[in-house]
Amino acid sequence: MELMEKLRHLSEVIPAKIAVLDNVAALEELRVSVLGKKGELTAILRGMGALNPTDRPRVGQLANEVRDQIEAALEDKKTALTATELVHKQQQERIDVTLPGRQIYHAHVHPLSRIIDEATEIFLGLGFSVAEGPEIESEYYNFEALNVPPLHPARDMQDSFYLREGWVMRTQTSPVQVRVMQALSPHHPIRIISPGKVYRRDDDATHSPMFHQIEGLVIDKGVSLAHLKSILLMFARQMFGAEREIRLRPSYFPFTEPSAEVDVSCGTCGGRGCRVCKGTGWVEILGCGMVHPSVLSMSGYDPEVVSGFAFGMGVERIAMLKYNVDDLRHFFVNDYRFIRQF
Ligand code: 2U9
Repeated sequence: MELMEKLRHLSEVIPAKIAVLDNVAALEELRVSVLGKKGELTAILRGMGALNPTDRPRVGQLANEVRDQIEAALEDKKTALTATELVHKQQQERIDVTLPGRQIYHAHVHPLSRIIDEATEIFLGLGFSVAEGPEIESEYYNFEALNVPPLHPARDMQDSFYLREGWVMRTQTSPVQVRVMQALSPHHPIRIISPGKVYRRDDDATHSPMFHQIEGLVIDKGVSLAHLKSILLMFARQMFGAEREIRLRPSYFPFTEPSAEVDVSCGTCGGRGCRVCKGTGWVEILGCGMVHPSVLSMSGYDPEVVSGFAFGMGVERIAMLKYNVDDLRHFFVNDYRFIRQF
């Protein structure tokens, strides 16, 4: 009785195989190979039709018993394996509820952005608008239009990042202002500031290859050095404190004439002299001057009709003074222990 033999064989071999399996996937594979559409036991059950009617009941009964036995063994094993697999998973992903929670830091504005925002607010209050422009500039806008001719030392490779022929990373935000002049000349008065990133081949405790500037430009009929000085005094007092004074020292820039460097009275000693101001009572905050006649005429304004003043400040320098930071590189490392103090 060949079928009876096969069934008895299955009832011994399959439970033995089930017993040694150690994962749910392999168990499922075995189930399909026995009880699936093309499974061994399924094939036997299908072959029953060919038996003669006297044998059919006995073989049928045994086949049903073997199927029930195998199904029960599979079910038991599946329950056992699922439980152990869960335990393993829990061990691997153990959560220690006694660990301290991860602290969530609230994001806030970077100190340099804060200075830019505060300065912008001050100048908006003084009637200025904000102008922005590209960080990649043509040599024409970055140098030529600002009265810096091709062989001028300010164009030295030491000072600028040159891109392909004729293009540089802007070394100041002045080219933005030149673009505004060319858009508005010859008649429109101008009162703008241009904040943004600038680039120079410099790298030490007070110079970074990328830093930020805020420049200002005013062009109108009758604009004088007195207007420049009063605007800068109002800026210095709002930025550093109402008790501050400023002074202008003669200087030189190719794009302004006359030119000056501007100091603010030292906030640490009140002007008496200390370590911060190196005993002088003054600290430098920016450069400025009356816009050079050639700069006006190159961009379409008639220096016989209008005059203008301009100023430029390094945002990092203002932030270092205001927050008493000794190394500009702190601003770019983004160590949260530093950043969170502002
Ligand atoms: C136009 C004409 C003139 C902008 C000016 C300065 C003086 C100045 C420095 C400050 C520190 C650069 O970041 S820094 O190293 N800048 O001293 N900038 S006058 O003059 C202009 C701008 C635009 C059309």
